Amino acid sequence: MPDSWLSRSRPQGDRLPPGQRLTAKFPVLHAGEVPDVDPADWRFVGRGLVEEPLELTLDEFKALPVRDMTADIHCVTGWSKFETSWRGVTGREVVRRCRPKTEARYVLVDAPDGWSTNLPLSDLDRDDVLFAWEYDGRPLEAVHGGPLRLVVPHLYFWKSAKWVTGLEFLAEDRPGYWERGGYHMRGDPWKEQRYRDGLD
Ligand SMILES: Nc1nc2c(c(=O)[nH]1)N[C@H]1C(S)=C(S)[C@@H](COP(=O)(O)O)O[C@H]1N2
Ligand SMILES: [Mo]
Repeated sequence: MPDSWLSRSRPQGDRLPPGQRLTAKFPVLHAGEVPDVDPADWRFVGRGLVEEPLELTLDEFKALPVRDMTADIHCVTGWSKFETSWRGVTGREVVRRCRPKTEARYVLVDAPDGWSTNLPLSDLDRDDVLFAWEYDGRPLEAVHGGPLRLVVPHLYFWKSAKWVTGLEFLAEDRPGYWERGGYHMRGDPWKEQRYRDGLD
């Protein structure tokens, strides 16, 4: 019996992290306004603890090896959505192009208006993490993060930065936008890492 049959024959509850409920919709959630990104001006910048700063245009970014991914996503506000499909470049490929120094252990993902989110580098440097420009076979809509967003399906969806403009490589973890507001530094939905303790 093929593996896929076995996994699909499981009750859906096994795919739903604790405290989550399934939705068929695709809610839109973000702080502030949808930024007006001109694809011609858009740049991806790799900076911080890297051998050399990296700057890519959107065309250069899309010329990296392309990969499709289907994954379940889990928002900290309680909704989960199964089998979302994306096209883009893997986190592993982008990290490799950025050439982080050996001291780099964490990343801040940059977005417009000073928004950012932090991740351990090991959560980004994976083949099942995507910098995506297509959702469900169509160009990614601006409300969902177009022209380019991060998709980190194994962590709560707030780590999946929309309108990504780059990565800052760090030796020490530093909180991003929602993390400064009390959200967890890692955000594993299976461990219900929603909020963190000991805020100053
Ligand atoms: N740049 C940026 N990215 C962001 C956010 C944001 O406020 N700004 N919100 C995050 C949160 S809290 C969630 S749940 C998801 C929502 O993505 P969606 O609107 O495509 O569902 O985007 C994440 N990425
Ligand atoms: Mo969220």
